[in-house]
Amino acid sequence: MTLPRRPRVMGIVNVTPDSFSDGGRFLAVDAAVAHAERLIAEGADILDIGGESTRPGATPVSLEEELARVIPVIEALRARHRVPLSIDTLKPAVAAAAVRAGVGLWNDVTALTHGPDSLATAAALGCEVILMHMQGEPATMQAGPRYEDVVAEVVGFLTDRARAAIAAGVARERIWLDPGLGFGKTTDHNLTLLAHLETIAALGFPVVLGASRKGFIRACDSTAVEPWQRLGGSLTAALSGTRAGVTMVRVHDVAATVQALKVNAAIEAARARTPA
Ligand code: HH2
Repeated sequence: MTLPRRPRVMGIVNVTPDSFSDGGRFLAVDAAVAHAERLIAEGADILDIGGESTRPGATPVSLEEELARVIPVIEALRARHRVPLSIDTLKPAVAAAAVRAGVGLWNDVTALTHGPDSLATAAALGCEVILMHMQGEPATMQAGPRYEDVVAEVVGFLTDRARAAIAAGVARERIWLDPGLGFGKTTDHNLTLLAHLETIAALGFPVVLGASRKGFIRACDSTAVEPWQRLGGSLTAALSGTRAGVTMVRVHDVAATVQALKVNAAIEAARARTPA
């Protein structure tokens, strides 16, 4: 059977040592490479490597520390695998070093607003970029986020950032947009965005969705206390996004997501073959 098209699956690889000692870092690099190889075996289309958490209350990481975490992981993966890589960073210097080490996509949760040279760096690197919506800063973004119309405001922000990136020299076809679920958003805001993703897809750029294991799933199902208990909700959001035109999902559970998207694509193909 020829396999129908499905969104790409981006597997999440966090390089975050428990300890800031060198020993902790070496262990974290090894663990991240092993985790990445597991995600490749599970069918990830691309891996998103991150060395600084953007969760509310997470400790910021210095440039040197972030580079020391992510670059060895990128180099190890580049040496052994052909899978495309993405760097999850808001620092242009980290993005530049990652691209030099073989990464093709800069995933920036600040939509190239963090550094004065973010836009120019993205243009000069010539890589693909994800422009994500966030209200506020990671440390405080969940303290009372407010919108008049969350869909219109996210669409307006992403439109402006795509224009700014293009004006700075980023090629239009290298831009991805992301509504930024959980970044300065209540559960209602997240659900409203999920319900209207086609409005973002209608902007004409490929859309990335990061719903995996996020807090809104626990708000819908109070038994999903721990992030790893949120697989059902993560898959539901990924499928809902797929129907709305999302082209890539950023996930922790690669094997289950790939399977869900394959079955969904096969059902859609059968629907197209057999009109009612
Ligand atoms: N979410 C997180 C980090 N990076 N990048 C994009 N493009 N979209 C997202 O939604 C996104 C992101 C934060 O997710 P969290 O579950 O807090 O941590 P992680 O996924 O890194 O384990």
